[in-house]
Amino acid sequence: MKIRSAETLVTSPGRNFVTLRITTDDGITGLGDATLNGRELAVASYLRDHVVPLLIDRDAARIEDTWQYLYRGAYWRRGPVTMAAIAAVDTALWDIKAKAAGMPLYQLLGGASRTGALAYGHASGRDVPELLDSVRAHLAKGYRAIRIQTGIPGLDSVYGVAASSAAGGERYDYEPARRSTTAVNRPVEEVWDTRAYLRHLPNVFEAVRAEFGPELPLLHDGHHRMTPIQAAKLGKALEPYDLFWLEDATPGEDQAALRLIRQHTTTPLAIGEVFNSVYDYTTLLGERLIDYVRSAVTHTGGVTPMRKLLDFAAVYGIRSGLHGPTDISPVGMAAALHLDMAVHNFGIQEYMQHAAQTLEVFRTSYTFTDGLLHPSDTPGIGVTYDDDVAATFPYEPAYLPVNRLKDGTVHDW
Ligand code: GCO
Ligand code: MG
Repeated sequence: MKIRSAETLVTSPGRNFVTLRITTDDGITGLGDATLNGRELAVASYLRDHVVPLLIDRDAARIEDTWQYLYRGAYWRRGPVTMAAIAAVDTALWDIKAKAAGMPLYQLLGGASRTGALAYGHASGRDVPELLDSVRAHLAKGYRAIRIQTGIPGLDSVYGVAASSAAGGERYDYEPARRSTTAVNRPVEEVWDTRAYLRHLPNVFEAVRAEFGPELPLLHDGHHRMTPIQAAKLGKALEPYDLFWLEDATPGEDQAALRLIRQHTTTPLAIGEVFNSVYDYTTLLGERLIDYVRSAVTHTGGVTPMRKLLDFAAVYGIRSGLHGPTDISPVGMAAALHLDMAVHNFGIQEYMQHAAQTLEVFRTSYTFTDGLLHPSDTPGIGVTYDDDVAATFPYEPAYLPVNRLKDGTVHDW
């Protein structure tokens, strides 16, 4: 089974996606997600110009060998562009292998360890009443775990908070609205104040617990904005509200920062959506500084290394919480779901839900029932790509926002 062709597909049904489609000489196709939000065309070029020519005539069955060839063989290792490109190849080859076997991918990964993957959705509101409405809307949609983000008094807009009405806002969330309408396309700039945030957030959790009780798993994302001591303080302040996790408290590069946070709080910690290699986790896992691994299949080199990373985490009793925002395509989402089904140390899966336009291009078979996601038993990863619909949504330049402090200093996020 040789690789006959590999196509790099770029489309923008609601937001930009990069997809690799590999076709074998016996006509089996496999899909892989290579979307890197705000830097999409860099990955498309990496694939088209440097990877696709190497794939033609390779044995499609040799997934591990192809992964090592692309990773070790390039000399230049790691980095989000490289790893998103390798992820797309790896995922597409797993899709092909599972289709050739006539099985859903999770069967090849060892079979189901559970009936479905507990998913969390994104509730948000510009203020607390709007947030409570959004939580209600998520519960009505069947979510059994919910991330909460709110506006902060004194700040105009906050990343992660839907700009539109909270009840309907969860589907589109914040990112598509970030498309710049100015003549020169530049990222939107937001103003941030960590002290105002730290003062406000415990009150938000107080209000949500008062309304919805102690049972509902609640999550929160700090978007890498705190110093270690600020994060330690927040973790302590949130302990009475029994969070499922506090995510990305401090900037991702600094693994040692988590030591300080850990010494001060029992609030569970999650990190890793901007990581792209197991080497980003060695201190975090080896010293048990986190509770959940947040990586994405799409940004960590694919199914092959993600499985290894989760097995490494399992040695330390650390569980998965794979990244699943709408800037990961349905292909990347489905690949995550197969891993979620198979690994023993599953924790939770992020599930924001793609816009209807996105799902017209990417036809999914995964289901969401009673708060649990299931990848379906369709052979492969269970997603198809509609070229005709994709062609009606050409690429549109778009950036993530940039974050500044009140005095204009560029800040982490
Ligand atoms: C999350 C994330 C996302 C990212 C986005 C960047 O927890 O889902 O923080 O919202 O910011 O995926 O591309
Ligand atoms: Mg996050």
